[in-house]
Amino acid sequence: MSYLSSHHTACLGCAQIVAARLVIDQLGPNTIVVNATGCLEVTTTTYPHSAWQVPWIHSLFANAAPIGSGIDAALDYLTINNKKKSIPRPTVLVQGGDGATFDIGFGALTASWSRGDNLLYICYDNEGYANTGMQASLSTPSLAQASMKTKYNKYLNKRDMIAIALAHKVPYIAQTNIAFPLDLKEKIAKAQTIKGPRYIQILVPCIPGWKIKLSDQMTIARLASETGLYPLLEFTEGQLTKKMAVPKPTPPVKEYIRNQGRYSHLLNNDTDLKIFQNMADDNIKKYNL
Ligand SMILES: Cc1ncc(C[n+]2csc(CCOP(=O)(O)OP(=O)(O)O)c2C)c(N)n1
Ligand code: SF4
Repeated sequence: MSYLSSHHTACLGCAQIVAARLVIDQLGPNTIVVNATGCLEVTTTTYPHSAWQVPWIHSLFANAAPIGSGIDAALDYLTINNKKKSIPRPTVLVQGGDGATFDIGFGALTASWSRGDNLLYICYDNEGYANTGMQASLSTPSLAQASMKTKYNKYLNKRDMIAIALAHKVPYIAQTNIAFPLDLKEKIAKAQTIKGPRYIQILVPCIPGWKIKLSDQMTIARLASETGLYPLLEFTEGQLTKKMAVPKPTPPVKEYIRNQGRYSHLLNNDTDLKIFQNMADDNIKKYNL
């Protein structure tokens, strides 16, 4: 049995649902979930039903982290007053898409980091606002097609949330990918043992948003990390404690974008393709992958 049941309305094979199931099943039943609005929230809680088998609360786009902070404060109160002495303290899991994380809830999330709130925050990164038709977010890679993207923000760089979390001295920070489920589960398990803010970002392709075939989804996700574009990383107390080396020879970025409709305009544009390849090469150099 999973703590996120199959009673949801997400697209067939949605990677975000698979990732969310791995997360909650790793954390177990003693978890309280706060969910920012987005595909995960909308498709798992169509009124009057819920696919969640654990305590779960909806939040607005902007305030998932503060709701988690409030729950954490309430747990402190119960512990201090010995009201729940016999029950192990639940994990407070706050989760949202990249729109909720990189953009709309960004200020509230980083404030919770500055306060040192005891929250595990998961960002399901599908690189756009999937639930409303894939508008560009600050996670949308430079050069990917997304609705409402114009020539003026064509070269807007993906916001580096890992660097921002590091700057806030978040004790546990990790980047993982649905194509590497064991890595994902290990990182969740480790995060559960650490107190204070924890941030994990998971790459989850979106089938309609990325204009990909379901059957290509996992290959594409795997190539995101194997090309160096989306490295698997872990930082504990500011130190790089785990990384995945890229295969040698390293697959070129062209291989990654080949079957993604959102990049179809790049296949015959060597100048833009080179810019994209440089981003992957820079990561390989930066993290010595
Ligand atoms: C303040 C606010 N603006 C816009 C919306 C409409 N809205 C609901 S879900 C969503 C997209 C969510 O994107 P993201 O956080 O990336 O999650 P995803 O759907 O991609 O999983 C939007 C724009 C809203 N609910 N609240
Ligand atoms: S639109 Fe994308 S993120 Fe949303 S349910 Fe479908 S595959 Fe999942």
